Amino acid sequence: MIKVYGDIISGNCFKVKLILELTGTPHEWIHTDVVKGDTRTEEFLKKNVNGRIPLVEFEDGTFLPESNAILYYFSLGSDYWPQSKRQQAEVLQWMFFEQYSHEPFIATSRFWIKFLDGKEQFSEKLAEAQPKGYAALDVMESQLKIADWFVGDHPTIADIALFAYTHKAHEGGFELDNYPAIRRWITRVEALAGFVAMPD
Ligand SMILES: N[C@@H](CCC(=O)N[C@@H](CS)C(=O)NCC(=O)O)C(=O)O
Repeated sequence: MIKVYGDIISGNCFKVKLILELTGTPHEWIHTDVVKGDTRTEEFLKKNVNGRIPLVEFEDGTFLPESNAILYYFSLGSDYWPQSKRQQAEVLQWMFFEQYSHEPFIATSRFWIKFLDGKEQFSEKLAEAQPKGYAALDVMESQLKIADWFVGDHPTIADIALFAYTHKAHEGGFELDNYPAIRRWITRVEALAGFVAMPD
């Protein structure tokens, strides 16, 4: 059985949990605590030299890091990875957007506040992240005003990638009150067969 090294309350790790549950893929979850330094031990660095979770260990002892690469791997052969070449490229478009324009501001702010209890310590960085995070939410809102899902008329791994940190954006200081289309999309994702919630 595959093993996943992760912390379920990290959005990047939760993406992996979601695709595995949505596709009914058996797995063993190995809790790995970032704050305690579990990802920087000599033993862990042998598994992922980049010292980060999520990380998948396959049955043959090989590893795959990077949440969005993992999403791709486990979506292959399911409806979460579209058939058309053009839609495949659009899924990648949104996943690159997530890593470059969304996660560095919304996830990072949440990490400073929730994991490090650093609202004051990181106040300047949090202030800098605010307009950039809201800009990413604006982009998402524009898309979700005209479509139910990010690509085509089905949920794909683009939705899973963006859902992870967006539905917990308030924990990073980003309120969704002015984003009704995002809020309706969150409800649609939560209604998917096999959906599991991120524990508090
Ligand atoms: N681009 C990576 C980011 C992974 C990442 O930053 N993981 C964090 C937890 S969310 C981590 O492992 N941090 C531990 C560290 O940097 O020591 C992905 O999407 O998987």
